[in-house]
Amino acid sequence: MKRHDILDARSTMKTATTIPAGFNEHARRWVEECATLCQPDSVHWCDGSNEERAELTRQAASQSILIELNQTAMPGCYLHRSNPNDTARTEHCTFICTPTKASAGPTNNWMAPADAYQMLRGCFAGSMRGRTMYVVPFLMGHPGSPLAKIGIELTDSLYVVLSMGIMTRMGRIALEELGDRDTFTRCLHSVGECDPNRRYICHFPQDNTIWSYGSGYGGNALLGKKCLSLRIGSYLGHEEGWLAEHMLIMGVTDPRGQTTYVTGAFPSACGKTNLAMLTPPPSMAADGWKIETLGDDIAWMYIDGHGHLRALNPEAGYFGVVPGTNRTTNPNAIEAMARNAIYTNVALRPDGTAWWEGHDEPAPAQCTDWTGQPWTPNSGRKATHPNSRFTAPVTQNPAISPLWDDPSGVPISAIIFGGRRSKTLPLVVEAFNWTHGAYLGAMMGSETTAAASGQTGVVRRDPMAMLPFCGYNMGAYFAHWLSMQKRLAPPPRIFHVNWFRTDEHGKFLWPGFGENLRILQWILDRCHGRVDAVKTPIGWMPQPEDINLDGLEIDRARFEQAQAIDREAWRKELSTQEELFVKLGGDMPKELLFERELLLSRL
Ligand code: GTP
Ligand code: SPV
Ligand code: MN
Repeated sequence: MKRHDILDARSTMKTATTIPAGFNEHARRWVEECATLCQPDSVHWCDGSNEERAELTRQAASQSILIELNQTAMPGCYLHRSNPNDTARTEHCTFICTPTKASAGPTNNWMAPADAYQMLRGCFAGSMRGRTMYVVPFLMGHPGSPLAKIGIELTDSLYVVLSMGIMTRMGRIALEELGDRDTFTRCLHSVGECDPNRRYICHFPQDNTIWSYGSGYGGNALLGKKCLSLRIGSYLGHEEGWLAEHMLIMGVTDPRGQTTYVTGAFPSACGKTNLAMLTPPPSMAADGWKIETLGDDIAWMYIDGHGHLRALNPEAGYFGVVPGTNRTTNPNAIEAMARNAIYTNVALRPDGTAWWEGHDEPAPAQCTDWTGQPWTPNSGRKATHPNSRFTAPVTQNPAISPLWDDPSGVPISAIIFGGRRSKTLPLVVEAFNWTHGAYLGAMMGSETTAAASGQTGVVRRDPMAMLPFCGYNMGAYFAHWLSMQKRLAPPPRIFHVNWFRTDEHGKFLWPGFGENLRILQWILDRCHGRVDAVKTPIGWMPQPEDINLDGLEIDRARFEQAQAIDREAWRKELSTQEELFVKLGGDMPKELLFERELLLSRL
């Protein structure tokens, strides 16, 4: 068939009558082009309505893409099982396709745009034969906001469509925002043959385009999330003077009734969702402490007319880690995922409810594991995938902030960086100033987790938790961070925390989760000038008596162990930072080199 015939036979004719109002000419033309390439049997144009969601859910269940969970215990909840080769982000298959390699920088994989398009056209050609192409318009950010971004994702995965319906403002609302402009991110996605050797997640920032092939997993396939809101977003932030960050946003209300907003950058599976939804320990709740969630994964931050840094969450859902989530660690998450949620790669109990390692209830005598195999506690393997996830609307979180839907965002008083470090890094330290804080963030290291494919538990540098998500040269990114200071009056204070330091027996020194509010209390006290600190070589640290340990089963000695500075270990830490400095070479801002020299001399 010639191109013209394919268009007629496969897309235009079959679908012309079903295109709902609202899709403009630019969108229609682009969808046609992509349908010509991918050759789906049919095209479904999403409107984002409840009726559509119900019908697509029904279809997904009938095709076994979703398994209906026990609707009495878990109303509106479904289970999805991934292809076992496709359960996490694949950073080695992720590319920034800019005209020059230098603009992607040494920490990103790079492909020339023409080469990437050519190779991917080969992959996409005919990839949707026998399948439906769904046209998914979506909005990242708030309607009417100047920062909001519109995307249209074309995908052959119903799981992706239904997940995008939770994670983004999807359907008509996005089309209304778009009007007759052609300024939407062109997101093309196909699971293809789901072959790890033919998997590519390619970003074309100059073309406002993302092409993702060969994976159905969250961060690889829900293109509004990491691909648009972080990689394309950070690129735009650099051009336009704002920041797209891998950060949670939360409000902390103290017993005076004052709410202070903070953001926090922690690498994947290192505690953003848990901190953002934190439940105060009973003694602090009784005193009037309260927290509210604005976002758990992505923050867009801009400087307002008064020189204040403001943050907003462009997402509308959570795509959170399941294992370890229970009524003790994170009751708000449990509540958020109790209904209308999609569970990915958890275990299925005989009564049709979900189970996972770290669930409130003990392991069932028997169940079906995440791969669909029979499982018992003696199977010698986990029932759920360590990176199993829930997808749920933000509005179901009981701690949701009333300001989550406010397009102007919230003013940020503190920025918190943190990694998963069993050694060396203290529980909390405050940077001396913005530049020192940027250095602490830039040098952040973390032990790798199951959220990305590859070895877990090895320390790698993950600057500002953005190593996998920065859409341009990391050196230019640091320079952009440093340059923000002159426009900020005053800049937020910057802190580094580590909930994961262990003792000589490998036990966590700090209880974490809700108890982290005790550290937030000190952070707030610092922001409001209510408490002194001790000057140490690595930054300002709390006097032990200034951390509220009331009602906590850890003694001062253990707290001090969590705060200890081992100078020898720090010198080693600095030598391992060298790798990143060498990698970034001349792109590394000299201010950060200078901060490192200063720290060395203080040690
Ligand atoms: P992404 O969604 O991958 O970006 O991750 P995230 O940063 O939102 O991580 P999340 O909050 O889901 O935490 C992931 C893992 O860290 C879970 O297994 C939690 O149980 C564990 N965790 C979170 N907070 C703490 C803490 O304060 N202490 C300890 N020990 N573990 C924690
Ligand atoms: C992460 O890996 O940081 C996540 C999950 O938040 S994903 O959306 O897959 O990137
Ligand atoms: Mn994340």
